Amino acid sequence: MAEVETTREGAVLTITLNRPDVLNALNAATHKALAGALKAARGDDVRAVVITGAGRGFCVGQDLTEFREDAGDIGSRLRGNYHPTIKAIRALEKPVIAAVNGAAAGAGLSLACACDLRIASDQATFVPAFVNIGLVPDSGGTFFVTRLVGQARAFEWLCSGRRLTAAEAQRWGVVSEVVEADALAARAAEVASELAALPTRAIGMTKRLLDRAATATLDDQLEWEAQLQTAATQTEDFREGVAAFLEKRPPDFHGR
Ligand code: T3D
Repeated sequence: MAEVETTREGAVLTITLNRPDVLNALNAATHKALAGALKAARGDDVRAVVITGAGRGFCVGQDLTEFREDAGDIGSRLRGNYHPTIKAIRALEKPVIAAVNGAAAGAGLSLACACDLRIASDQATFVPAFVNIGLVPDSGGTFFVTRLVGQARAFEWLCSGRRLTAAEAQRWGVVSEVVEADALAARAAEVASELAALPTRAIGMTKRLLDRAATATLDDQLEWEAQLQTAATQTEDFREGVAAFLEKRPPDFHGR
């Protein structure tokens, strides 16, 4: 059985982590397959991506059975396996949705938080498991969680290892929507297909601007906005958007 499965529905690519017996813990083979799936997501014909998990877990981070003997060189494994995945998600110039179907723990929580938005099943839990085994958050956990919930809550959450329910995660702003477990896949597909029908180049550039916004000066951000707006006006979708507005009809964007 493949550790990662991909399916295409129109312009939406769904990537499913597929080690359900261990709540989709990440081992070397899963990292490799996930890297391949994220590479496939770069294609222009893919205009939105959903990442989810098979079975009752989303992803519980590192497969701890690989730590049984000796943790080995964790720094190298993070740089070689985890960092490329997180960076690949942020580099995708299209929306990436985490459909969090169950436990998101450790680096699995970081993975969910690296996505552009999170839709959760009411069965999902959000567990910064690192502290429970004497580790620090990695794979961008400190970066993304601080931006999502602020410094004080990030400290409280990451240092306690507290398991948030889906409802709590929504109250904290970690997830945008909670749906019944049976409805998650359909709702994620619906949101993804709505996003895929939007002007993808403008969405991708907005993503880049938002990633810079947290650390940029106002002058730098204004300049970036001006540069990317110039690029946006050169897209077919911009011309279509203006034409549709003037002709009082819905736009038909093609992501070009
Ligand atoms: O090496 C490097 O590169 C370093 C990188 C580190 C990054 C990290 O992610 S460190 C953090 C690793 N993750 C964890 O510590 C999470 C461990 N899991 C849990 O705390 C719990 O499983 C959950 C709270 C997430 C869920 O609890 P629950 O009760 O719903 O499920 P469970 O019974 O604990 O787990 C179900 C099965 O999955 C179970 O196997 P079994 O008993 O049915 O045969 C369990 O052992 C397995 N499992 C869960 N998490 C992992 C795992 N197996 C391997 N690795 C796991 N991380």
